[in-house]
Amino acid sequence: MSGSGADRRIPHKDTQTRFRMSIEEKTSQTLKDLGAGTAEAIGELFAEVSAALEKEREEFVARGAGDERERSQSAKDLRDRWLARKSGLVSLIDENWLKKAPKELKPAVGRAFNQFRQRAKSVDTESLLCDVGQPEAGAKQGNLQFASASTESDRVEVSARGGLDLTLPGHRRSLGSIHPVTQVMREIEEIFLGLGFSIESGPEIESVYYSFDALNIPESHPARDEWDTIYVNSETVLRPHTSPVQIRAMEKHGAPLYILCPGKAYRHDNPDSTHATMFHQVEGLAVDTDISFADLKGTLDYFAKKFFGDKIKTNFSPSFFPFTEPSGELAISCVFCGGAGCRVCKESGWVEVMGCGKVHPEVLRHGGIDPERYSGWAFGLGVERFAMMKYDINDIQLFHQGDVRFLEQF
Ligand code: FA5
Repeated sequence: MSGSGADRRIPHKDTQTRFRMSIEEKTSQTLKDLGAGTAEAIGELFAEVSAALEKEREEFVARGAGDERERSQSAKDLRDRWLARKSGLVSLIDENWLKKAPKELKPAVGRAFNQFRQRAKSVDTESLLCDVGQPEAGAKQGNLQFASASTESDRVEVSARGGLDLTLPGHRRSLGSIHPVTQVMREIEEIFLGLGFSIESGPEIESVYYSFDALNIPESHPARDEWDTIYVNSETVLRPHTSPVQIRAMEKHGAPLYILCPGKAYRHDNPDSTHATMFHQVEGLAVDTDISFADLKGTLDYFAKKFFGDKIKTNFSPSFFPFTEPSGELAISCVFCGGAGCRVCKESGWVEVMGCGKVHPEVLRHGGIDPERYSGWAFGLGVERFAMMKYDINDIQLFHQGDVRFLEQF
C-alpha cells in the first residue's frame, strides 16, 4: 500500500491545535493536554522547543554589538526566559511535561528533557555574551562561578561551558610498583656490584654462534633442539640463556673480567607452575689469573646468604654444562622447611638453584682469552625461581600475567 492514502499520516485534531500554540502555551500544559501520547510526539515537542531556543539565541547573537549595558540586559532577559529557576521555560517543561508524564512515557520524556536541558545551557548569560564577542565578561563571571560552584547543578553548569571546576576532587593517578622480578634482579645486582662486578647486557635475538657454538655446544647437543630453542631462522634464535653475553663481554673487554648479565631468556618449554617460555636469568662470570673453584664456592655461598639470609646452607654437586668444566649445581637448604624436608624440596631438605662451573678453556678461547694464562668461573640462575622462593610463590605464571592484585603485594 506504499504511497496510498491509507498510508498518509493525518495529524490528530489535538496535534493540529498544538501546531498553532506558542512555546509559552505549550510549556504550561501537560503532555496529555497537548495530545502527545507517543514517544514520537514527545520527540517532536522537544525538537520544537529546541528549535525555538536556538532561534532566540541566534537572534540575540545576530543583533550583535551595541551598548554594553543593553546587551547585558537582553542576555539576562533571554537567560531568565529559559533558565529562571521558577518561571523559566525549562522549569515549566520539567514541571508540566516531565513530572506529570504518564509512567510508561517517563523514560522517553526524561531522556529528551536531559538532552534539551544541556542544550539550554547555551543561553546562560556568560555563554551569550561570549557568543557576541564579549568573552572577558563571560570569563570574569565564569571565574566567580568556578569559585562558588559548590552544588551539583552548579558543577554541571560549569562543566557544560567547558570550564574548569576547581571545586571538584582531583583524579589521583594510581602509582605502580616495581615488578617483583625486577626487584629480585636488582637485589642480585646490588650484591654483586658490592663485590666489584659490573653489569653487561646482550641481545635477546641472538646468533646461533653466540648461543651455542661459541659456548662449546656442538650441533648435536640437545640444547640446540627445536624443542628447547625458539629459532627466528636457521642462524638466529631467541636466546635460550644469558650465557652468550659471556662471549660478547670477553670479546669486548678481555681479561680480567667480573661481570653480571641480567636479562630475558626464551625456551620452547611447556608452561607450567615452574616453567615459562620467557623468563629471566642472571649470568655471572669472573675471569682472572689464578681463579679456582674455591673462589666460585665462596662467592656463591656469600651471595646465597646475602640473598636468602645467614641461616642458608649451600651444597655443590657435580653436573654437566658444555661451557664449564668442571660443572656443578648449587643447592641451598630449603627456605620453606629449613632443611627438614617438605613437598617443595621433595623431602630432601635441598633445592637446586643454579648451574655453575669453571669456564671451559674452549669458551675462553672463543672469547679471545688465553686459557693458559687466565681461568674463570661462571653461573646462571633463574630470577623467577629465586623470586618464588623468596616470596613463597607457587606458580611462575603469576609473574607474567600482569594481575594488579598480585603485583601490588610487592
Ligand atoms: C643454563 O641456562 C646455563 N646457561 C646456566 C649456567 C651458566 C651454567 C653458566 C653454568 C655456567 P639451565 O638450563 O639449568 O642453565 O637454566 C638456568 C636456570 O634458569 C634454571 O636453574 C632455572 O632456574 C631457570 N630456568 C630454566 N628454564 C626455565 C623455564 N622454562 N622457566 C623458568 N625458569 C627456567
